[in-house]
Amino acid sequence: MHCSHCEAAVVRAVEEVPGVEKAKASASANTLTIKGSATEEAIRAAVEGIGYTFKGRSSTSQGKDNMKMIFALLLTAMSLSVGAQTHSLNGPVPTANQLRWQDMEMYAFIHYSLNTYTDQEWGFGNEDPKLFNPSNLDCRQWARVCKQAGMRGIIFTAKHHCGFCMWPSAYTEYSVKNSPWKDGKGDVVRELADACREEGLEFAVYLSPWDRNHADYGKPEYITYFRNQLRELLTNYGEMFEVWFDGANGGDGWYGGANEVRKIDRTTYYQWPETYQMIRQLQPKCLIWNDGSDRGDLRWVGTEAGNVGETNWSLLYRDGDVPYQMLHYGVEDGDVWCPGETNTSIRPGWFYHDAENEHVKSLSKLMDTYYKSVGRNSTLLLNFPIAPNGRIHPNDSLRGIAFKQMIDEVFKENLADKAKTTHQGDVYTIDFKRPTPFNRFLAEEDIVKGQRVKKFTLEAEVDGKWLPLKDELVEDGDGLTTIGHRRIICFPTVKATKLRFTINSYKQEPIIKKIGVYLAPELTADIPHSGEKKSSALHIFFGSPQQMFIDWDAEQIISSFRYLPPQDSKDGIITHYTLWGSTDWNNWQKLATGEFSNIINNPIWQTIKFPAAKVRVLRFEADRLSSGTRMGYGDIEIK
Ligand code: FUL
Repeated sequence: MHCSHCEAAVVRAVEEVPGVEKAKASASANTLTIKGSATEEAIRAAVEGIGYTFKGRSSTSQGKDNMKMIFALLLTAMSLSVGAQTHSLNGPVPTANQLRWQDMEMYAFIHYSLNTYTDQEWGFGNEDPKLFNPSNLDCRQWARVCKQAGMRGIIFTAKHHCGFCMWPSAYTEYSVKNSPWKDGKGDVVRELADACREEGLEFAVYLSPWDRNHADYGKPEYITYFRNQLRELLTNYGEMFEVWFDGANGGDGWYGGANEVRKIDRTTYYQWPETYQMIRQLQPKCLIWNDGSDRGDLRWVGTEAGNVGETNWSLLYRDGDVPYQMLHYGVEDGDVWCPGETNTSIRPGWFYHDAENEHVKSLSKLMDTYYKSVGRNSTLLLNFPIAPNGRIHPNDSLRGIAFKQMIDEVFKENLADKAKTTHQGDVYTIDFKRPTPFNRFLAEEDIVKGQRVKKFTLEAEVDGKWLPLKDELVEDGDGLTTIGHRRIICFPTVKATKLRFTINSYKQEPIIKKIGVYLAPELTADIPHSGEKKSSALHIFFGSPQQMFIDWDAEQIISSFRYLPPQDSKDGIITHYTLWGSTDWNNWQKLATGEFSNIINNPIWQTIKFPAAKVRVLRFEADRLSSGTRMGYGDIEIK
């Protein structure tokens, strides 16, 4: 059997690998002969990138420049076209690198730079390197926390837009080498790369193309500088799984003292194709993330809020602009595999700010992010900022670890394992035999063969009747579209005897790798470190800086009011209070007044008890504050 089309496709792909001068495929001998020099990984990536299977290199190199490699590719390709039981290839499929990356599922971003010491998100480029002097910098703590939070790797801001280098680059003075930290002998990239390896995490870097410090930014010379820096990072710190090139360019900057606006043409200025070639040569296993003009291996999902579209194709068009719709939902008939990476921060900012310590995302927000990223055929890149002392703040680490524990808890028991699953055509029926409560459904396609499913339905059999289920995290429609690497559907708990999963529409015969059914616990404030506030269900607003109102729609009988003072600052702690209640906003009844003893030194929950009262609205007044002018609170509970 001979497949000349397959041979030609493989030869074309392999000849694009840098260093390969010529390739020749032979279906009958099942071999590929390559002239030139290229690594086995690069060849593998190219071959797998167009959907053929790599079997392994079995014959030895014939001289340095002539390698013979044996792949399963020709056999595989031929059997696909003849076997009625086999699945044929369907459009673009992931490369080996993209598959490995997708399996990482969650990895961390770490944002740390001079911004950490100036309370900024974007440094201007003239901040003094002497500001960089952490008292207790500990990359092992970062790696430990990230690992415990379920992250499989770390992407570090080696250089953010301000241009300050977290490694002692030979090409600039604007780096840690001119900081007081370790007398200028330190290298944060090195320490973190080592710590990651010790913890078994993968490592990667963020290198900002926009550089507000560099005098040449905007001129051709800067591209040489940028590539020199990239080469330093790619050659001195071991294997990297990804490089991240942010597309931001706000225009103005210090630029070596010019202090002016410099905008560039994103489509041409950085000359990405040459840079990509260098990356592929230096680090064949490294994926390129780029929201600039040239197609990298991964795509941004169009938002930093932590969600990708419920319909999420891992495909894009090879050329042309990528508007928000394509970033967020992918492209069904795309001609290149370019999966989405969902990036967001565990707190509002990317860099650390004291003022955000009480605003670390709650456990339910993080779970929502998980379902809307990993649960939607994406990976999750979750940012942990570093505090000025050089460590991840305990609020972030506790929440990150609780997040991982909650994921484990939700997915600890696949109820489908104990049930009987039958599969007829495109309908899967999972029979639990008895009424069984569940609220999560999971499906995975074998994406090695591409992404195929377009639409499906889910139904639960309750008391002999089939009820349709929908994704409760989606506002419009039922949300039951694409699957890909993993799709998780959340719905309110049903107690059903059977679950029916029907694939209604697909690009090509679906290959479902896994089905899961789970019962996730409800998230409440009682889960330690969940960040869930009891007060989040209350309607709270302020009449003045020292007067809080809590308003209900209907009358309540209450007899206790609990106050948790702010946990991260003494400002705003209420030491003396008065509590009023009303049913009509006009007549106010004093419910209690008094002092919270020792609250400044021991800022724990304070309980005010009073005779049961009927109220529609409460007025909580701060008669005296420890310091500051505005009343603060960590949480409020009323019973
Ligand atoms: C953005 C940057 O401008 C932010 O500062 C941050 O690094 C984020 C991950 O990407 O576009």
